[in-house]
Amino acid sequence: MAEATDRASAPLHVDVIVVGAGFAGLYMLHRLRQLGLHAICFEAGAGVGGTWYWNRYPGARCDVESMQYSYSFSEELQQEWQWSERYPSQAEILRYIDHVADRFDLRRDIQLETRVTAAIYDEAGRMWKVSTDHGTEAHAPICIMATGALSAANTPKFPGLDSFEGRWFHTGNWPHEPIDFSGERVAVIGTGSSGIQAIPRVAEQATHLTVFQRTPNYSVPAWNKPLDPEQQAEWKKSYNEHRERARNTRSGILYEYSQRGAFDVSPEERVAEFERRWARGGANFTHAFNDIFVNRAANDEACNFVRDRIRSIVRDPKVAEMLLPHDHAIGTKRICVDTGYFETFNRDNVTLVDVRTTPIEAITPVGIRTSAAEYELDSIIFATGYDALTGALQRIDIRGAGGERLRDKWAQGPRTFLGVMTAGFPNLFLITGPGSPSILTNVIVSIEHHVGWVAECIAHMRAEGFTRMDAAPDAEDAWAEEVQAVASRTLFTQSNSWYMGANIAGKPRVFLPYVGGFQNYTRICQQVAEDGYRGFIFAS
Ligand code: N01
Repeated sequence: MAEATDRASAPLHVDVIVVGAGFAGLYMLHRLRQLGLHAICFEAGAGVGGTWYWNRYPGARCDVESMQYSYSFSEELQQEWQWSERYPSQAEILRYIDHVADRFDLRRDIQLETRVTAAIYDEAGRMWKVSTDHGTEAHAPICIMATGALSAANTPKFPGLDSFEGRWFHTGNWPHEPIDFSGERVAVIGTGSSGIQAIPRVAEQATHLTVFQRTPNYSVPAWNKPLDPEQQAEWKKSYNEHRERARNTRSGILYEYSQRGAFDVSPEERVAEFERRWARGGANFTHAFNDIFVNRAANDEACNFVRDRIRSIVRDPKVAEMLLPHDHAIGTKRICVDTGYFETFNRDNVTLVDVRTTPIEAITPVGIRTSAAEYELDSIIFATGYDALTGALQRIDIRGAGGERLRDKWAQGPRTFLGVMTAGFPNLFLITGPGSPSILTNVIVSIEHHVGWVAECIAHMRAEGFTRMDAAPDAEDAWAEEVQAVASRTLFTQSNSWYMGANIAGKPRVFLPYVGGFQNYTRICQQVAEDGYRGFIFAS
């Protein structure tokens, strides 16, 4: 599209602006085209893929199984694509997304290496005016933020980072050229999903690896393996039925959801069930009993099992003790899925440092100084996570009706109706926004739902001749209450997790996603639409 590439010229006028070309933005673009709309998509990266474009750290892999972590909207696509492993690697997912972008001819409407810096609603013109770091301006009546829930990387502000003479990396913004740690003294800060995946791989290369751990984490083995082509073919015979069954679960993932509580069975049966799930691998472990997320005693049983496993894997009892999670219920911080994580601490070239007892004081020109020692390093890897759900949106200067800033509106925590709109920001849609189940689910299942719902909503506006749609403040208030109310009935709110905004200094402590279940959420959304988009205000 000639206009789109003509940067810094007159504003581009389109029907819809999409921000972000990850799984959400790509599918949104596809659906908008099907509506006959002219959309442009701005993407900060030099390629499509979002999370999977940026997260190229060693060991990066999805912990939802390949056969489920993919789009379902095209029968041809889901039949033709062949996955090679039980869990897809970052490289394989990126190949898949590139394939999707080509197959559906999406690239011609995507402007890469273009970061959206502002989106300002012009009330009089009923227009979103979007600016980018290239000086491009685009105007459209509708703007859709497909900016990702875990895309705003968090690099803690340790004093002295600028003075460090070695190399440093964030897992969420990894270089494209191969990084070789051979012969190096390397640090990893952070032991969440990213750290737990990277640590075993980096340990295989580095002369010495020092892991700086603030909170020990629960992790279950992945037991990744090549995918049997026959099994894959078998699954594909009834792909749509599998997809439909997944959509009717609380996480959009086909786990074995138990119908029994942890204390409905004998202690021996309970342990046997945990053992069976441990041997199978993956996050299926936390669904061993149906009360693990709501009953502390049931949860403790699962925690004790994992702690025993850690003790049996890690040979040095002192190191094993340091690795035992005690401060949170299993699953209330995102459960990790690993390949050889705890075993890595049996290697002679790996040291574990507990930064809760000996905090990092500074990064010096030669390494990291804690309150107890200085560690000389060649490279530092920050596996320190994200300003989740709100970060990517708040880094853009978004202003709604009357010039209200989203940052101000959300200063006490985000408020949305159904996670798809926030009152006072007309015609601004959010994909996987706060208040949606998104990151508690197979995110592609959520993305397909949110995108589909928004596309239908836009079709409704056009059919009815509406030019303006906004969330009603009372509907938004009720949803915000509901999001907190369902969370308070679980153990989630008791943990210092990124779900609670607890990982970012100064971020308000509210539970960010909707934990009431994907299947319940989609029913609510459907009901809202069937009731004539109850809770939304339209104008023409
Ligand atoms: O980030 P995290 P992540 N000093 O926030 C520590 C998805 N994901 O990138 O727990 C010292 O989980 C922090 O410590 P604490 C998945 O949804 C999926 O690993 O806050 N340490 C923690 O240990 C996941 O949940 C996959 O005390 C500091 C770590 O850094 C989400 O992305 C793979 C610190 C951050 O862990 C985020 O995962 C990867 C400080 N100042 C990611 N600040 C798969 O599908 C933070 N930490 C497999």
